[in-house]
Amino acid sequence: MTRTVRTFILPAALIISIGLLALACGGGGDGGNGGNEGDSMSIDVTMGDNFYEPNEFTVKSGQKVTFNLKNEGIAIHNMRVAGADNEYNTDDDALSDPDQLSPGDTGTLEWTAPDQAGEIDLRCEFHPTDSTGVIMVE
Ligand SMILES: [Cu+2]
Repeated sequence: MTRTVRTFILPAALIISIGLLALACGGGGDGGNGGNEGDSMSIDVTMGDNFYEPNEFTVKSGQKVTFNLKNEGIAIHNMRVAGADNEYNTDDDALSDPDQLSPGDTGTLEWTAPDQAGEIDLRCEFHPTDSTGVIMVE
């Protein structure tokens, strides 16, 4: 009697623990594009001659944002976000890394939205009147 119970329980326990392992491994991998985990998000932006696509963004106040930049144009581009004061070339600006993207280059710009709602401008320093965009902070 005890022997038959044992032979039944052991395989059952094995199956359950394998199931738990599969569950534990399942959740990984944040799938890149437009990911939004907790209070951080990433946004893919294509740089062209001379524009950003897209060039309007909506983020939550206090949100960490990573712009993933790709220069698909034939000119050099970069990105500068004006920051909470919405003035360029001040201490709260955020600049792309690297600060010059040659054709085909990729880069990032990491920025944290201010706590107040509002609109914040961004632009390319090489094409400041053409390559522009705006971030709506909600
Ligand atoms: Cu540019």
